[in-house]
Order: sequence, then structure tokens, then C-alpha cells
Amino acid sequence: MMLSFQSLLVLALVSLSLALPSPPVKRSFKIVREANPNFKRLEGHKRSAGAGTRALIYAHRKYSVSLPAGLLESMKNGAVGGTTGAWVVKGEARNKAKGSHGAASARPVALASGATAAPVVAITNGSSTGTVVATPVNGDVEYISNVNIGGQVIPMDFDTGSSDLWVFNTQLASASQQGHTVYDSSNSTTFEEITGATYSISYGDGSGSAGNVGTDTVNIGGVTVTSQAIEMATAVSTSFIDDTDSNGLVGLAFSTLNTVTPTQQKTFFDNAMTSGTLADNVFTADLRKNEAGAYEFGTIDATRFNGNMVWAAVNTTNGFWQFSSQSFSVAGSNGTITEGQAIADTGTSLMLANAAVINGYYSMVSGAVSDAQVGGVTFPCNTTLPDLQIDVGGNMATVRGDDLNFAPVDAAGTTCFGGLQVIDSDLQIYGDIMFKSQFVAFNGANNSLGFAPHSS
Ligand SMILES: *[C@@H]1O[C@H](CO)[C@@H](O)[C@H](O)[C@H]1NC(C)=O
Ligand SMILES: *[C@@H]1O[C@H](CO)[C@@H](O)[C@H](O)[C@H]1NC(C)=O
Ligand SMILES: *[C@@H]1O[C@H](CO)[C@@H](O)[C@H](O)[C@H]1NC(C)=O
Ligand SMILES: *[C@@H]1O[C@H](CO)[C@@H](O)[C@H](O)[C@H]1NC(C)=O
Ligand SMILES: *[C@@H]1O[C@H](CO)[C@@H](O)[C@H](O)[C@H]1NC(C)=O
Ligand SMILES: CC(=O)N[C@H]1CO[C@H](CO)[C@@H](O)[C@@H]1O
Repeated sequence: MMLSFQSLLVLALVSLSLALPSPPVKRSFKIVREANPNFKRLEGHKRSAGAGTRALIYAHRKYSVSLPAGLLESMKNGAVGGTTGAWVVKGEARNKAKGSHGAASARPVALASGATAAPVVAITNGSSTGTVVATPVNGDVEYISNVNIGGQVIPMDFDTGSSDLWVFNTQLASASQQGHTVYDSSNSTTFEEITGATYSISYGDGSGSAGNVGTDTVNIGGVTVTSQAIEMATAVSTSFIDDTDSNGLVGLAFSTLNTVTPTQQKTFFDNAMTSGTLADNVFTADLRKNEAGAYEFGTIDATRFNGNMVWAAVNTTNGFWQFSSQSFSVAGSNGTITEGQAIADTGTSLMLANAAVINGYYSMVSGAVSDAQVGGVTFPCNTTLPDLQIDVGGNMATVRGDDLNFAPVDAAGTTCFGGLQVIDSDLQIYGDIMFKSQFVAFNGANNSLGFAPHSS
């Protein structure tokens, strides 16, 4: 039986304070400094602090977890945004995305005569693998990879937490296209309209996009899918317009979450599997801190990780790469997570977990506070963070302390924002913070997730 985290913490503090008069070895001394009994515990379902900074907005974007009102207010007043600039949320943008849905379907897409031919991409048969670089942008807020759609190369954000492939394109108002790389279906000889098909996706903070749908040939790092549904935005919310590093999302969760109507469409990965294109029905995410990593389709490259992978069974009921995650451990103390389910989500910057994990972890971090103004847990940037061990389907995976320091919240770099923050939901979201410590394989052959520490 596991002792509760709280009782272990109390025991630890008692023995540490007894040991204080004669400072023990350095290593233990460090633990004394890390213990932070003053960390004000969060109450799971009554979070008064706003969820903060631009990264946390990204994290909440996709889920039906509403952002605290205080945060929305401070964003509108331009108070939040840290060193990366203010994040704009506008009611008008939200309404526009939803309102344009009907109008979008009316727009006919014609192939321009004399359109430039896209490069012809060889169609392979069951032997294909492909790798694309995943480049972190904006202080690891997101990872961007090139996608070839009908011969046009578009930098996009790969998102294992949603299932729509939607793209900035020439149908958008020219102001919305500013600074973006846009897809032009009329320039692609392989594009075909799906008559009457529309999509509309909205995310937890009210951001979203909507538009019409066609198919085109998509090549990601050498893996080719013909007739991939391309969802072309005719309206996008301000947050996406402002984020000029990304020109759309490539959804890699299960196709059951795809929003295209009247006929739901398959994801790139699902199509690649169905057509027998991939050497193995897997893809992997190798995301690194402040350094380019890769997404790889069709193979698991053993040179990218150390040791053996541990495998977690995936529960596809919700359409996510969901697995059980029922316990955690910090500096030798264990805790339990009630209703412990989590998803592996490359489209979320942070790691969002239940209050038990946040309380347990930050109780071990010197100077950690729940900062209502910033809207999340912060700590002095020079604090040494402990590693977090987290249950992934019955095995423990390590998220390194270094990776749990997300970013400074002030220009001076004195106070830092935690990569681990609370979510008020049964479903925990393990985003890029976890991926920076763990190489992850998404196995569509047996619906499982493999985890192993990155090779260096
Ligand atoms: C479409 O093709 C024309 C002619 O090659 C080119 O000038 C234009 O930039 C292309 N548009 C896009 C969006 O790639
Ligand atoms: C899925 O397949 C991998 C190998 O491809 C295997 O190691 C793993 O045990 C399997 N996982 C489950 C949950 O069946
Ligand atoms: C799968 O997830 C659903 C929804 O979260 C849950 O109701 C169900 O019990 C889960 N199944 C298993 C086998 O864990
Ligand atoms: C904590 O859990 C790990 C396994 O995850 C176990 O090896 C260890 O003995 C546990 N520690 C305590 C104090 O219960
Ligand atoms: C961290 O910085 C603070 C203030 O800048 C300083 O007082 C403290 O000694 C530093 N701690 C470490 C471990 O460097
Ligand atoms: C393009 C391609 O990979 N073609 C291969 C299809 O499969 C046959 C038989 O396995 C190979 O000989 C081809 O090279």
C-alpha cells in the first residue's frame, strides 16, 4: 500500500528539520532547500488562480475546460503574455469562426486552368517511412514541421490531441493571411473539392477555425497519402492569425474526433495505415527542449531513445491517445491520482495534471507559489527542480526537472513559469513538457503508446 503523499511529506519534513542543526551531505541539503511546506495547496475543483501565460492558453485551447475569468480579463487588458507578447482573445473572432460555417460551404473551388503542376510524388506500397524535423518556436510553445500539400510546402503544428488537418489558405481574408504561408488549392493539380463538405472546430478558450473541404496529395517526410482531406479555413480566430509560425494543424488523434460533415474524414495517419503505405503502423514524436527534434512515420528508430520502451494500452473511447496514469513520485515520495487517465498530446505545450500532482510536486520546490496574476505556479528561476516520475499505463516514466521549468515570466528572468500546471478535469493532458523528457511511439497496430527516455 502506498502511503499518501501528504503523510510522506510530513514525515520527510520532520526528519529533515531534525537533521538541520548539523548540515548533512550536500545531496540531502539540497533536498532540504527544495522542500517547500509553505506551498499553498490548490483545491482541485475551486481553482481561483487564473490559468496563465500564453502557453497555458494554448494548453486549454483544445479542451472543454474553460479558462478562469480573471485570466481572460487580464489577457484583454494586455497584462498577460510575458516575454512572448500579448495573447489576444476576442469575442468577435469566436463568433466569426462559428458564424462563417454556413457561408463557407457555398464557396465553389475551381481548378484554375493552366495551374502549375505539383511535383509528382511516388506512391509506395507498404515499405514507406518518413521523417520530418520538428522545430520548436516561441520558447517551445509549439513544434512546427513542414507538410507538403499538393506540392506546396506548409509549416504546420502536429497535434496528437485533435483529428482535423486544417490549413491557412487563399480563401481567407488577406489580412488574416498576413505573415502566413498559405495553401492555394487552385495551384494544385491533385486537389479535388468535396462538394458540400464543411468543418468547424472550436477549442476550449473559444478559438477555432471553420471552412470547406477538399482532398489533395499529402507528403510528410516521404510518406504519401493521396486523397487526404484538406480542411481549408475561411475563418480562423485571432490567436491562430497572430501565430504566424504555424499555418494550420495536422490532427493525429483518432478519426472519430474529425469534425468534417456530412461525411467524417480520416486523419493522415489513419489513411496511411489503411492504404498499407507504412512499413509499420506507427509514428513517433521526438520533441526536444529548445532544439529541433522529429516526427517519424512508419518506423520506431531505436537510435532515438535509451533502454527499452515501456508500453501503455490506449483507451480509444474518447478518440484520444488515452492511457491510465494513477500514481506519481517526487524525490522518493509517492502519491496517487484519482480517476487517473491522461492523454499524450503534442499540441499542448504544458503538462496538465490533477491538483494532487501539482500539490505533491510543488511541495518539493523551493519558492513555488500559485501566482494568481500570472495565472499558474511560478518559482524562482534559479531553483533546482526535482524530477517527476509519472505512471504511464502501469510503468513509471521520468519527466526531468530541467524540462519542468517552462519559461521566465519576467524580462529579468527571475521568476519562472512551471511546465506542470493544474487542470480541472478527469482527463489529464501530458503535453510537450512530457515529450521533452520522453520519446513516444504511437502504435496504431495495437493501439498502444511506447515511452522511453530520449537518447542525447
Ligand atoms: C500559385 O502559382 C502561381 C504561378 O506559379 C504563383 O505565382 C503563386 O505564388 C502561387 N500561389 C501560391 C499561394 O503558392
Ligand atoms: C504493442 O506492440 C508492441 C510492439 O510493436 C509491443 O511491444 C507492445 O507490448 C504491444 N502493446 C500492447 C498494449 O499490446
Ligand atoms: C475507457 O475510457 C472511458 C472514458 O473515459 C471509460 O469510461 C472506460 O471505463 C475506459 N475503459 C477502460 C478499459 O479503462
Ligand atoms: C514508490 O513507488 C515506487 C514504484 O513506483 C516503489 O518502487 C517505491 O518503493 C515506492 N516508495 C514508497 C516510499 O512507497
Ligand atoms: C536565487 O536568486 C536569489 C535572488 O536573485 C538569490 O537570493 C538566491 O541566493 C539564489 N539561489 C540560488 C540557489 O542561486
Ligand atoms: C514504389 C515502391 O516501393 N514499389 C515497390 C512495391 O513492392 C514491390 C514488391 O515488394 C517492390 O519491388 C517495389 O519496389
